[in-house]
Amino acid sequence: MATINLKKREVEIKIVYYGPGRCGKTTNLQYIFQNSRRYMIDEMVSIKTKGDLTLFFDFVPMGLGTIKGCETRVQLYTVPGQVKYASTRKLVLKGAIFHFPLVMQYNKRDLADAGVPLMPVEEMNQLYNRQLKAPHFAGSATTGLGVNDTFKSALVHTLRSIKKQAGWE
Ligand SMILES: Nc1nc2c(ncn2[C@@H]2O[C@H](COP(=O)(O)OP(=O)(O)O)[C@@H](O)[C@H]2O)c(=O)[nH]1
Ligand SMILES: [Mg+2]
Repeated sequence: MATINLKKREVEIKIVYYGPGRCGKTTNLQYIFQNSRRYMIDEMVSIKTKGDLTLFFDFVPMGLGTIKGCETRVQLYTVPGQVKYASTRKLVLKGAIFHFPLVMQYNKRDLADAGVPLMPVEEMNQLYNRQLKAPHFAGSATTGLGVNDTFKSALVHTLRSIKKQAGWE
């Protein structure tokens, strides 16, 4: 989702990684953080439980320079996947509920190389994305496969919706 403050000449973009526990949300953010350091305006924040699960969220702040004279910042979040953290998920997703662009990343595809039988991406797409028709990518947060493509797609679609919102196109 995006907020535009024309008075302060600021654009704030929030991208949330959403998915079940252990699917690789934190690892995606770590990869992006490590590989796009020049855009980072602060350290990555993670609040973890003993078992290394994300308790509240992970957070990465990025700066993208200016768009139409507006300083543009991107905040990357994850949500905790476990059922019992439903209220935290709602909080992180606040403001991102309506009309937000959606991108699918089918993660852990590298496990095929280790002999793990994986559901083909096309089958997953039929199951989870037939109606949504969101852009989708095969990914691996540990090797980096598809991580930047997924992130870029989310960013491009969000920027497009901001431009529409602001009448910039
Ligand atoms: N093989 C493989 N392991 C992954 C991948 N992404 C995450 N993992 C591992 O899966 C576990 C859970 O990942 P994590 O990022 O904490 O999941 P989260 O609960 O969604 O934040 C960790 O041990 C990661 O190293 C991936 O693409 N491939
Ligand atoms: Mg996590």
